[in-house]
Amino acid sequence: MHLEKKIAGEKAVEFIEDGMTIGLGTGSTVYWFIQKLGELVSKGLNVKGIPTSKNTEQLARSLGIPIVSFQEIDNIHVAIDGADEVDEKLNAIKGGGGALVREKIIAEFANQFIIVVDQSKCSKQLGNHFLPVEVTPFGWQGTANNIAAFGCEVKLRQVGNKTFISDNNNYILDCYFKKINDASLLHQRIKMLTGVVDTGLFIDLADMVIVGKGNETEIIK
Ligand code: ABF
Repeated sequence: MHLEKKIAGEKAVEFIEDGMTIGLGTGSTVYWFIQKLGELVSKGLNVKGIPTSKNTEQLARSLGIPIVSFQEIDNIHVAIDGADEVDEKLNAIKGGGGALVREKIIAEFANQFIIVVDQSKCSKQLGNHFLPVEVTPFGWQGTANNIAAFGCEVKLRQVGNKTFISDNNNYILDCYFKKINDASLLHQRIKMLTGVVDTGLFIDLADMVIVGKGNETEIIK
């Protein structure tokens, strides 16, 4: 799996051109893309990165990748990010790293959104992985009960014995569904609930998925 993450992440640099503004995702697969991008920057590639999380910003800066904020850019040419699960329609569950809101903002804004995964993330129907949902801390218990009514077990994400706080100062609820029959409808229903910031369901957003398989990659469009 480690090698498959590395080859999938590194493959994504083939879609990068000089002068691009790039959405930089979060997680251990996109880590390899960012490492490879840093090497190219050190050899003169002229790109700018807009990070999806503080962790990614720290990694990118350490590699000398110029960082920009939303206020400084007109568009994002391509966004590269990982996922927790992806189906054959390129819909995904994301947010295992707790960065789903900024990841979705960047994915929606980008001209092209590419997901990089190892083959363990691929499934016929989303729902094997829990669904992260970012919620406001105020009233989170009520929001959790409303989401549970859709047929899932809801857990407030902890780090050790402390509640996880997102980069947007919100909480993350991890929602365990046995299976998700209609991911688009479920996203809409959850998103409508007061207190919900966004869900980790990325529906009709990805243009391409690069899957690491053995020592090769498969591209799904
Ligand atoms: C991030 O990458 C998250 O949305 C997703 O949970 C994570 C996948 O992590 P990894 O690539 O480390 O498996 O974008």
